[in-house]
Amino acid sequence: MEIRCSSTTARDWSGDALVVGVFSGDAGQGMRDLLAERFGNALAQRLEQRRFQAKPGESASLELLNHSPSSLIVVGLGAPADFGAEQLRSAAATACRLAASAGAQQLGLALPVEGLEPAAAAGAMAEALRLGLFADQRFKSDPEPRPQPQAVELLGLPAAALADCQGAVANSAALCSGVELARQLVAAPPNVVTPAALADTAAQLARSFQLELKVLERSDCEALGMGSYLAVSQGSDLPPKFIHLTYRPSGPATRRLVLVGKGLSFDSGGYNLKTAGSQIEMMKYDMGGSAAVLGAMRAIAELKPEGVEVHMLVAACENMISGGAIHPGAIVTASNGKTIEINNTDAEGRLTLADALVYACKLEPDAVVDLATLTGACVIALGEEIAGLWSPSDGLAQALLQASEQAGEHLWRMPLRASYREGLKSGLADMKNTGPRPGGSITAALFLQDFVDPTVNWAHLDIAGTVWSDKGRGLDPAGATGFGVRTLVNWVRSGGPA
Ligand code: 4TL
Ligand code: ZN
Ligand code: ZN
Repeated sequence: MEIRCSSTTARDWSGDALVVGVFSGDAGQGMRDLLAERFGNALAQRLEQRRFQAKPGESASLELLNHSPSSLIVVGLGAPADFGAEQLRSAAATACRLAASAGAQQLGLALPVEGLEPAAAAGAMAEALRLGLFADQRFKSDPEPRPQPQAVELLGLPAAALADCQGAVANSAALCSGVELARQLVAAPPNVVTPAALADTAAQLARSFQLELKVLERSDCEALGMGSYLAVSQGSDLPPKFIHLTYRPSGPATRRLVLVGKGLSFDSGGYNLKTAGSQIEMMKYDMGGSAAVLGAMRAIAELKPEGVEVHMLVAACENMISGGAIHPGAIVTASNGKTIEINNTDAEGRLTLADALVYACKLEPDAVVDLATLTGACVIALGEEIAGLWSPSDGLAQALLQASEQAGEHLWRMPLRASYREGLKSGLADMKNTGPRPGGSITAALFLQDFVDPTVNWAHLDIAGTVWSDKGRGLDPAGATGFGVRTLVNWVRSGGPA
């Protein structure tokens, strides 16, 4: 699918299928008049018959006999006051799905971009087109053919901004490849995406994009004293893989950023086994953090930002049950020397992240951001559309919030309330790995903070709710969302911490 930017408008464009966005109420009259002028008054009656009100998400497909375009797809945009980049993305995704299923080859997309930066709007539309059409048929023996438009023209862009817009479209292609990689990794079952498969994915990226890769085996991790991470892994028949992938710019780097992803290729809960209702069959998704950082690295490696060195760390393993699995109540020592009483083997993500964060801080970074499907409590607090953000640094928190809003992903800053650390006190060890149920996502973040050098800029994103969408939303089809990739890439390209 080729995407071109154009200043041609809906009045003049010809091709197979024209998509136009119409605002609800009086604000939509301009576009309705244009359509009547170009395609005749009968069109208005046909929209009337279908009770088309131009609400967001509403659409109508009309065949136009003896016309080029031969079909017209009208999508509702709602009120102009509520219209922004997010509504633009949704409208573009809806339109493209309709046009593709109608078999359109040449598609013209006329959506309003006033009030948005033209290049940002073009990038958002390009993303929506590609990600909205994404379908994963790798595990079907007989995949359905999925028609895709051959060429899409983004219409009505300001002539002076066309070069910028086309640049944004090119960037969005790299971004979408990263998001698609993350979606594929999360959607793939736990017998396919194993810790070794995550390491192989990193190796493929390293080969294709000249990145540096180091994979630490169990013995290497033992030598580094990663007793917390290895405790999680020890019940599995699959060996752990600690993955360290590095992007270095061609010129000098002035900043060093570290992206850490939770990489549990399956989380059974261990001896604190996930019981009925706890969605154990979903727990292949527990490597969503690692998928996000691998996806981000893929995009970064292709976009090649200057001046910034980016390290990706994933302490990949499986949380399983066996005679060798860690006991509830075991006490382990992490690589910073702290001892942890494992009062819940299902709070294993933080145990793997603890050693990864210690390793990250040894790289002397300007900032470390970790992403993890860490707690059920975060899903209860913020739901499926918003990830939790914890950081002691206001500058880093602001930079991430801004990057996420630009990406169309949503974060909400949560408190690192120090007094809640009481909940992690252990009578025997330095701390327990799990606090009381209330504020469970906060104590999880406080646990992680114990493994971060206090002089290092650090942020934690709990993405447990946002990695998977049962129904699909906006430009995300149902299933894996690829959440986090776009936020991370925007953040890295903006230069990292403020
Ligand atoms: C309650 C504890 C502290 C054990 C917890 O938060 N556990 C998380 C875990 O297993 N980390 O390794 C956890 C993470 C996600 C628990 C539940 C979910 C979860 C459960 C669901 F049913 C979902 F739909 C969901 F999105 C996440
Ligand atoms: Zn768990
Ligand atoms: Zn987990």
